[in-house]
Amino acid sequence: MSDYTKMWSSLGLDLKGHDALLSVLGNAYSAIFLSQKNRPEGMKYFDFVMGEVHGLRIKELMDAKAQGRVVIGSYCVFVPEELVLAVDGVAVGLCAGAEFNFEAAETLLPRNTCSLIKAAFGFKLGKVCPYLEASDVVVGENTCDGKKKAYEILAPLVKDLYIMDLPQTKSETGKALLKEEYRKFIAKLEKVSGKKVTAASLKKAVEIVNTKRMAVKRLAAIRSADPAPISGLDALLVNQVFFHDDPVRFTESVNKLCDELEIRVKKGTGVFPKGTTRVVVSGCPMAVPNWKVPVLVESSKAVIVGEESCVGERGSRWLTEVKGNTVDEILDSITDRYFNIDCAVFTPNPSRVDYVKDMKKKLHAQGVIHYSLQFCQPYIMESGPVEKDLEKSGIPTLRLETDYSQEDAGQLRTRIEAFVERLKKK
Ligand code: BJ8
Repeated sequence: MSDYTKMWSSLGLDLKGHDALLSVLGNAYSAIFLSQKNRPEGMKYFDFVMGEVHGLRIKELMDAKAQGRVVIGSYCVFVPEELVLAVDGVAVGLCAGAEFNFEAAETLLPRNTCSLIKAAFGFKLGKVCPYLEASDVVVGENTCDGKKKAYEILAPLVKDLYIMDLPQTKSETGKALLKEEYRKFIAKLEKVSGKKVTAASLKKAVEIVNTKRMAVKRLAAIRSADPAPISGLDALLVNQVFFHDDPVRFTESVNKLCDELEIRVKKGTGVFPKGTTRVVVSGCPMAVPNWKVPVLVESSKAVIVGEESCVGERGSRWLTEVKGNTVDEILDSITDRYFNIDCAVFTPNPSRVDYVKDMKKKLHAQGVIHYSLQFCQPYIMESGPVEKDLEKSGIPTLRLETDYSQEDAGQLRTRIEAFVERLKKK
């Protein structure tokens, strides 16, 4: 990696803390990803992206800003990338997946806050996230109570925190609220960027994001093959890079990877032997570098073949079907698309468990691992009924609750291995 010290300093990063983070991240990446056998060649692009995740990509963001483009950071898949692209902005995901500086985070947040929120604060207070520091606007969305209240505490710490309200029910009033919030977000984007959203710019943005989602949908479908042509870890990595990379380049790279995987499927080549136990993971999103549970699963003689998660199919399975030609009509189509997202913050939320069943079937999985972050009320609350429903339908389910530390790794491994044994006997 080139020397980016000057750029990081100009962003106000704490260079010592940042070096420490990059070194831990780099070592973990080599140990987890580069040590995998028989990886697809196409993963080299994603290795490169990860190697440059705080380097070249940040330089691209800085270059974009120098050209007058705005960078918009967000923590949730309800914030439409299409709207950001329609003002020629750059959208970046800010969710953090590492236990960094939690002691400082806990001076502002209760201890019993989920790791995802604590990590966002740990990164901010430790000044180690160049994406956050490069963002002209940070969007906080009213989803779970934890995030909603945490944004009140985050507001004075960031340059421009914009709050987007979100519905909690899948009702007509809920949909109207979502559209109104998207309309207000457009006004905010127009103000900060000085550019107008037009029907043409919005249509083009929808096309870019649809094409990107189609590529990851293609990858998701290929994973139904046995032997699995790609590990769950690598597929998760692709879904994580989805939130940081340039959308057009990302799409090309995923499609190139898929071309290679389709050849693998034809030849019957896999990363694990044919007949390896297959599981779907469902639950809280796994942000970079949260690879803990997938590492444990894939070193326990099982392969993850799908993620029912916002870093996975929940975030990408719907496309926007544009019906109409005006900004308002296209915004209706965008609202329709986003209103499908079955996050556990909605009540009731029956489509989520239905889709987990679909995934289990189409991906030929033997069981489901329900993954919740400790103190995440929406997903932990939903995990009981989801497990009950799946088990009633004959789908073995393992419910895990964990955090970003490695303290419970041994205990988790024992439970995962026992679950894989159960699936083998089926
Ligand atoms: S649409 S899943 S990205 S809100 S883990 S912070 S829910 S207490 S992340 Fe999410 Fe949007 Fe929903 Fe998806 Fe709260 Fe739970 Fe923490 Fe969470």
